[in-house]
Amino acid sequence: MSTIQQNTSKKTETISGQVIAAFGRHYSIETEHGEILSCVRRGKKSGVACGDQVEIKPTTPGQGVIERITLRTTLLYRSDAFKEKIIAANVSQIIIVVAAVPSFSEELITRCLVAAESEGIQVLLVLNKADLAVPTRAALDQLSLYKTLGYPLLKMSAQKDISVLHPYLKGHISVLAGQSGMGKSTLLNALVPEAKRATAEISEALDSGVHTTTHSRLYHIDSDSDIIDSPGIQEFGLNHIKDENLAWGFIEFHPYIGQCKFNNCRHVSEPGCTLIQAVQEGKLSAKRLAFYHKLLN
Ligand SMILES: Nc1nc2c(ncn2[C@@H]2O[C@H](COP(=O)(O)OP(=O)(O)OP(=O)(O)O)[C@@H](O)[C@H]2O)c(=O)[nH]1
Ligand SMILES: [Mg+2]
Ligand SMILES: [Zn+2]
Repeated sequence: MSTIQQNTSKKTETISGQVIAAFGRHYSIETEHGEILSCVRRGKKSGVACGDQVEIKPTTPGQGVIERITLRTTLLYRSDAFKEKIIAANVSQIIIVVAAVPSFSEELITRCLVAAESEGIQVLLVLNKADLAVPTRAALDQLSLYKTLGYPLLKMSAQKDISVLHPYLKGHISVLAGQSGMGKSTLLNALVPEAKRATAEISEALDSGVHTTTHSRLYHIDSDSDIIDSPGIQEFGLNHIKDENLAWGFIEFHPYIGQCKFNNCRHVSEPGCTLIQAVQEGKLSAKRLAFYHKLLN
């Protein structure tokens, strides 16, 4: 290498890393050398997410500046009319965690599914707290609809045994998502004991007005499998998904899209709508079409 080249490379010396936690405008980055640096983003830009691959420039010991995002294959986020809330980047699988107690919202599951489908993220449904035998049976019945749609559904107890989960994690960056109190952090601790994530009863969490988990954090399971614990969500806004794309968020609707009489069919009450017809013929779930209608606009 010539002297000139050496000088140039020294001047622009950056290292690559992965965002393992995002706290407002501060980020924990794990560098390619395995160090953890506390970083901010260059300039006033924000929008870096847990899971992003980034290029950073070290500043003082233990600290650095994020120069740019180098890889973002997927972005899981929610949005309302005013703002966007990023859940995680680069995830290839979303693990939607539900439990019979406290009760779960099927609409929230639906919204998670739509967000996942729109980003091409694989879905795994987990019914946790299976040790609570009786309510779990009812919850399983309720969730069987999603299994018939092709989403794998696992029943487990994060407190007792999560071995059924292991084969589903290999090679993925997974994110645990769902309502507060479903046991996401308990599951994470079972997978990565050294994580020691705080967990709490839902009542305590709600009394204090905050969810137990307040920020997303990425952990390594093995050399090619990572998992992100994320804060509980009560609302999953999908403002960023346009009405005309919404039907693609419903996996079983795909064969019908583009087959209706009208090109711009919204599948609400139009004549010649193949989705409405399929529901009438019992080929599609009326409940799913009703959720679709609820999510329109
Ligand atoms: N019986 C039973 N309780 C569980 C199980 N998993 C978690 N819990 C309990 O459920 C409560 C909530 O667990 P967390 O892991 O904090 O829930 P979370 O989904 O991370 O909640 P947020 O961080 O607020 O989103 C805690 O009291 C756990 O001990 C389980 O498999 N069985
Ligand atoms: Mg938690
Ligand atoms: Zn239609």
